[in-house]
Amino acid sequence: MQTSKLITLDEFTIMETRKFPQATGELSSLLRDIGLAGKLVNKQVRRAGLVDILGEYGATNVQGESQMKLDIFANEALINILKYSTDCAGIASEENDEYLAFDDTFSANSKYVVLFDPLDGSSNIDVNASIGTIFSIYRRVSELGKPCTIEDFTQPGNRQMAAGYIIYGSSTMFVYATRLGVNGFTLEPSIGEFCLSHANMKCPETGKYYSLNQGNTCKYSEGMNAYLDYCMENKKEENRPYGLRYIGSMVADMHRTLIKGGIFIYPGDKSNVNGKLRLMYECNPMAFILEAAGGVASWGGGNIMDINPTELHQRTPIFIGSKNMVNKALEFAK
Ligand code: AHM
Ligand code: MG
Repeated sequence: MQTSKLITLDEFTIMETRKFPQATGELSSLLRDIGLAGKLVNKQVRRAGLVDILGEYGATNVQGESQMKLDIFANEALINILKYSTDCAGIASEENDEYLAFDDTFSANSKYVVLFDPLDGSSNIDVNASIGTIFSIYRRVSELGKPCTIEDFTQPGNRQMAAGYIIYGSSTMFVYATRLGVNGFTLEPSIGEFCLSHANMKCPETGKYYSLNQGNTCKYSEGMNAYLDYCMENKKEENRPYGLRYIGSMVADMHRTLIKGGIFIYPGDKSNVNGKLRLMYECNPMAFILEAAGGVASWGGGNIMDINPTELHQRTPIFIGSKNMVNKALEFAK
């Protein structure tokens, strides 16, 4: 390992904070806490294949310990770490019906709230495909010194201060965005640190892949079906037909889209007009990251991040990825 160029997540966030003289360092300490939760989840995810030896998830193993389901483990890891963090006033999780306001004095005086999907794509655990944690950080709008309120958790995505994901894939990576840009850190297991590996990530303006659940074609609108025909059309000079890539794990599909370019779509359809994915836990954070990298994210009629949320768990259609490809898809989908 070459140590001369090693920049850890902690060092990097502190360096970024120094660019703002008024910054207090609370955001960087929050990112460190989320990174710590990610390391705990990573440790459990890497043991997932051993369930037959260690005991089924949800059951009790031979030592009498109960094996927690990974998504519940991830949820509890994040909640516990953020609860005892000095910089988080409360959380909302895809796994919990209600938001949670931490009621100690430190938390009541904290200016940030965190929303997360603790383990997205968890149906992929059994088949050893990539899964991920998605998070989003907002500055609270409620009064400091008091417990945070629902208004803090239902702000539009354009008020996010930072957002990111941790992907548990062939390696584990922490990718996060602020308005300064997007940076990726790979976990070096021997030292247990996320190290800067992908500085200043940019989503290419166009790509070669489209990514959606094409099995739902019969439920899609005419416009969507016309767009699919466009993707499959033979136009060599325009790189078409595009390749279809769909893992069914949003973090993994978005990570590829961010690095290689392309488009990811989860549209509304005849049975679910708002699609499947959650605005606050999946779509807003991914939109913030992709936009900070030069990409685009729309619900079909405007920017995802301009939606005024009415409830914590609301869903939205999403078209996200390379600028040129998303704009083209929107011409059809309208
Ligand atoms: P989850 O939050 O229950 O894991 O569901 C979200 C996942 C996304 O990761 C993925 O993009 C999508 O569901 C796949 O859905 P589908 O199987 O309908 O294509
Ligand atoms: Mg999810």
